[in-house]
Amino acid sequence: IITRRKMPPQGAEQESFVLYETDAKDDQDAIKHMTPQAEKRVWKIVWRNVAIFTYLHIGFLYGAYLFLTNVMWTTRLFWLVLYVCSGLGITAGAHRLWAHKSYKAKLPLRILLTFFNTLAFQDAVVDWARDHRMHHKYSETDADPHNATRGFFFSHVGWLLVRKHPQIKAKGHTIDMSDLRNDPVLRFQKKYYLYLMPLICFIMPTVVPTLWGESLWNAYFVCAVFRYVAVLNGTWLVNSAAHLWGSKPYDRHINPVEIKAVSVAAIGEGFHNYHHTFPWDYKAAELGNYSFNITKLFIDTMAAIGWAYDLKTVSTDVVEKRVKRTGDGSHHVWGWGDKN
Ligand code: ST9
Ligand code: ZN
Ligand code: ZN
Repeated sequence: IITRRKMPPQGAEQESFVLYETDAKDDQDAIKHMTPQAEKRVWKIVWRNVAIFTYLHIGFLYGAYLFLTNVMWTTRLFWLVLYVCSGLGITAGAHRLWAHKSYKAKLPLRILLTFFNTLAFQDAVVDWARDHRMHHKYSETDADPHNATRGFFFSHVGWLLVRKHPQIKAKGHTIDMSDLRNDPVLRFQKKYYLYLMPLICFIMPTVVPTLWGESLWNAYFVCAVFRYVAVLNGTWLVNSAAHLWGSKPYDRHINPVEIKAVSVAAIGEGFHNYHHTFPWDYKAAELGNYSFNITKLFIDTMAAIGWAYDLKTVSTDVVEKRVKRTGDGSHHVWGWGDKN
């Protein structure tokens, strides 16, 4: 059944695809395909992943305990550096540079971001970006790898514990990945991923702290496991919480929301209603206040030294028109509700 409507019904029990149309004329997302609720599905659980993620999350709790009680200050500082660098490998690298092409980067920055990205171990950039382009193109349908209409757990981590929905593989061919497949740095990362990832994500963070006298045991659980799983959950919150709980100043017809707490954990990626409305903006936020958007600070710094260029953004005029047409009224300037 195909129906045409302006608003997806909230929480409606319906198994059909709903074709819904916004009033937008000046953005590329005028027509979106939505399933208000995913169809029932038999899960093909991948027990190997269940075991690995269970182990990692137990290690995360133990590492957090060691972080609070037992490690040297230098190790805590190193943890923070690793968190931000691996975060940037996802936000400034896989997400804003490669998946969305919201700016361009010279070779040294592409190498640096590939290193940071491998530190984050979220699979090779080409695979990450393919899933993410699906997430935007087929948002909230079964062809979206972390379809948030399946609930918090599925969009947070459940999608990594089961085989992908056949729709993802069926519609995957509509995504052009040639730009990234032709990048020699990304080809190198993909080709040697099985060697590079353990070396950079686990071995390096375990060995480096011994230089200032930390034990291998503490370094492994704090700088490798605790840090890795913390960044994973910071990332996953963008798929779960930032599709569920918050305001929609730019487009009330979509599920992604603005949620500042997620922006802190995800170093600037919690302005998700804005991001899904204007995915080509390198700020991934309207204002890009540095305290909530370290990623913008990083890209601006790289632009200042000439390593990043052609930064794409959206004019205030276009944002204002869009807010007035499709926003939920919560915008800090153009909202008709709370104008504080
Ligand atoms: C991880 C990723 O955690 C997290 C990503 C989050 C994204 C967040 C985005 C939010 C915005 C950005 C915010 C950043 C914030 C950062 C904050 C930082 C502080 N198109 O996958 P397979 C086909 S990873 C087209 O094995 P299965 C294709 O032919 C964690 N085709 O499917 C493929 O073969 P190939 C570490 C596609 O068997 C074949 O299917 N990694 C597509 O169903 C098989 O693909 C892990 O734990 C597509 N999109 O298995 C690994 N997808 O690749 C977890 C697939 O050769 N993953 N095909 O072309 C797995 O084990 C498996 O993928 C699976 C599914 C079990 C989940
Ligand atoms: Zn999203
Ligand atoms: Zn995106």
